[in-house]
Amino acid sequence: MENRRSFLFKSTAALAVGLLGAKKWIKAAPAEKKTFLGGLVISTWNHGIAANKAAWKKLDDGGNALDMAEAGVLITESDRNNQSVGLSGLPDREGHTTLDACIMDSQGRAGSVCFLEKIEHPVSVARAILEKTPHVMIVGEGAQQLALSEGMKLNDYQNPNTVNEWKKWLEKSEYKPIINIENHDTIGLISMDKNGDLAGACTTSGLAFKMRGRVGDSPIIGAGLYVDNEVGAATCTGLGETVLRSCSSFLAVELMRQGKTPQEACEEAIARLYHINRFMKDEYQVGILAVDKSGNVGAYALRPGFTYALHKDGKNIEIKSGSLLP
Ligand code: SD4
Repeated sequence: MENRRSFLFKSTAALAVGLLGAKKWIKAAPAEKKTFLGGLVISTWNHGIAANKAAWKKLDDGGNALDMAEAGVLITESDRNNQSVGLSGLPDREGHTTLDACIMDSQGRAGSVCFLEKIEHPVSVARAILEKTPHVMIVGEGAQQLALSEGMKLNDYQNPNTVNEWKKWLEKSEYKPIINIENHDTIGLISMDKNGDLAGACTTSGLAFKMRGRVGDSPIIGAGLYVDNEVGAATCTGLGETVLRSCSSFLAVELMRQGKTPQEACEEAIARLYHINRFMKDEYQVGILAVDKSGNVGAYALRPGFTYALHKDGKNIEIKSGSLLP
């Protein structure tokens, strides 16, 4: 009769054989591609310019890709004019601003925080989860407790303009979780350091006037962000429900693994998202960015209007993305 010891031995042996076998089909980036060593930051929307700048400063100060990603989006999280990121973001239906963020590093480690309240920097909580806990995702009160134990302070700030907008919204309380396509501000940022290592971060206050407890794509690994240091990285912005249904960031990285350029990967990921969400009648917007190990970048959106910021080769500029729909 098989005892526990022999079972464990057999399972370990099977695992070892499995791993050896797995190596055969886990493709890294196409071999002919050289890793880019110049450093690079790319991020969503025009507020990405300021975020890229802060990420680049971190690089100049000796930081790695993970430090760059966090430093970049910290700026956006503290931007009191941004209505989709940080404590100044538009609240949920009950008037609370709730924050989601995630971060990934070049070792494949990930940290994610959802439904966080009254903490200025969700990305730093996500980084604490990545570095200091055995978990990937912590939500709500537990995430807030972790933030406090990390020395972060409770912060009651709410932007008076967003509070007024919420009060106006309450008059009709229209139950419609659709983003105005002109009103996207979530930041997804991908960084590459001078070793060619990749990291990324994504942070948001989510949809304006969402249901309490609603979480979008931004903190979900594979949806709002994915980093695979052997291949590349991708990040999304837009109507999170559509991205969640399509795992768009993971998909874009997998398409690059199969040999697509970042631009081709973005275009295919958006086309797939549009197809998967074809039951939706409403107008929504989604934008995606991708980077490969050679420092090539791609960007695409469902509709016109998506812009991104690219810091590369000594320039930090805002660029208009192409789109699937006219
Ligand atoms: C969300 N993807 O929570 C976010 C919203 C967003 O620009 O990207 N806004 O669905």
